[in-house]
Amino acid sequence: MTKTSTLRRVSQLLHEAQQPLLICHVAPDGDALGSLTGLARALRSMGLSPIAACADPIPASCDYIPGVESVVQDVNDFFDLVVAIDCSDPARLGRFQELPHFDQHPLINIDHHVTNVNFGDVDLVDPRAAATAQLVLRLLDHLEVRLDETLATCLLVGFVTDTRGFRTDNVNSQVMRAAVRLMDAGASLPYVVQHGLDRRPLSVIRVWGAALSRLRFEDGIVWSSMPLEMRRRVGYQGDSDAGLASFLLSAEDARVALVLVEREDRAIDVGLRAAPGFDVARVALRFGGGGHVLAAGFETEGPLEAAEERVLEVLQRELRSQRCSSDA
Ligand SMILES: [Mn+2]
Repeated sequence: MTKTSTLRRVSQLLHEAQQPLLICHVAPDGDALGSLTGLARALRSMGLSPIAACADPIPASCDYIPGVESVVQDVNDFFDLVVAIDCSDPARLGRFQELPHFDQHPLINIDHHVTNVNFGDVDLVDPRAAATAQLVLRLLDHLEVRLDETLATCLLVGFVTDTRGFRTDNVNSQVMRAAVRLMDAGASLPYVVQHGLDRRPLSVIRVWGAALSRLRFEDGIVWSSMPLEMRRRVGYQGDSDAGLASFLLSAEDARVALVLVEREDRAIDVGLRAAPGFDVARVALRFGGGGHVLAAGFETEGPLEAAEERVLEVLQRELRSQRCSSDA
C-alpha cells in the first residue's frame, strides 16, 4: 500500500519539474534499469525532458531492456529534480551526489528494499512491493499515464527479474494482476523471461564451475567464494557473484547461501540468500549493507579468507539466535 498523499506529493514535484534527473543504483540489475527507462519514457509522454542516468556501465545482460541505450553515465546538463530508483541508501546513487547543486533540488526516493533509509524529500518506499517497477506502475496509475508496449516491457523486466520469474515469497495475486496488466498493454512475458533469466554468457557458467569446486556446506549454510585470480583465469569480466548465491540456495537443507567475491581493489562483496524463515537483511545491516529479508548484501574488508571467517561466524550466531526465537 502507498498513501495517496505520498503519490500526490510525488506527482506534484514531477509536475513542477522540467528536467528531472532519474538515477538507478550502481551495479544495475533488471529492476533498476527497467524502472529507470520505464519511468523516463512515461515522463517524456507527459512533456518532461528526463535524464536517465546510472553511474556504472550497463551490463551486456541488460542490453535487451528498451531505452538502455540512452542511459547516461555522466551528467553535465541542467536538472531541477532528482529521482532515486531502486536505491536503498544515497551511496547507491554513486558519484552523482557530488554534482554541483545536487542537494539543492528535491529528491524523490522510489524503492522497495526493506533496508531503505528514507533519504528522500518524498519517500515512495514499500518493502512489500515485489519490485521497484511495481511502485513505478502505482505512480503511473496515479499520474494516469497510458501504458504502451515499450513502457510495459520495461516494467515487466523489473517484475520478472526481481522475483526470478514470479517465484519469490513476496509474489501475491496483486503482483500477478499488475503483471497481467503489463501483458495486456503488449509486454511479452516469454521474451522478458528468456532475455532476463534464461540467458547468460558462457563466462558466467565457467566462473560458476570454478566457484562450485570451492563449495562448502556446514550447519545449514552453503557457501563459496570467487577470488580475483580465479575470475581472471576463467575470463569472467563481471564483478558480481553471477547469480551463484541463488543457485546455491537450491541445495537441499540449505537455510542460507552466500558467495564472497574479491574485487579489483581487494575488498570483498558478500551476497546472501535465505530460505523463507531466515532474515539475511539483518545480517547485511550489521556489516553496513542492506537488501531484502531473503536476499541481501554488503561489502567488507579483505583479505578473502579473513572475511570469510568473520562473516561465517556472525552468520552462524545469527542463524542460531533466529532459530531459537522461531522455536520460542
Ligand atoms: Mn529491485
